[in-house]
Amino acid sequence: MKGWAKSTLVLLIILLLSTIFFALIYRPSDPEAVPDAPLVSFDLRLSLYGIEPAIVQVNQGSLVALNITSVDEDHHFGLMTFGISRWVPANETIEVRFHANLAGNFDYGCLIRAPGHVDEVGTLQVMPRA
Ligand SMILES: [Cu+2]
Repeated sequence: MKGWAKSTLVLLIILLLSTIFFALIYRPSDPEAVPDAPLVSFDLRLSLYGIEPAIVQVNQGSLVALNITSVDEDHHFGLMTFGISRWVPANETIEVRFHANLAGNFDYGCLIRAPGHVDEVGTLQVMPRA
């Protein structure tokens, strides 16, 4: 077997094994999937000056409710690891809920890539189960 064919085969095997691995460890973040999880709630404030608070900390396994308010103009809140992508109209509050099933640090913020919106970033810290 030629060198490039062997490399391609190894790469495909790694890709296949990675796909199987992530398919096995993935758990849905759908809040309906864990109705008895403890609920924690936070108020987030989105503006062209940033997002507050910039850090939200929860325990792994929690059901998280974020009440997100835009205090100036339309924003688009994203927490992509947990499948959240929602418009937040100017001067309105929306609620998103998800199951914090993964531990680690995950970015959240505004997905609009235009002047004024790019600094609206925060971190969700999901503390691992003991
Ligand atoms: Cu924004």
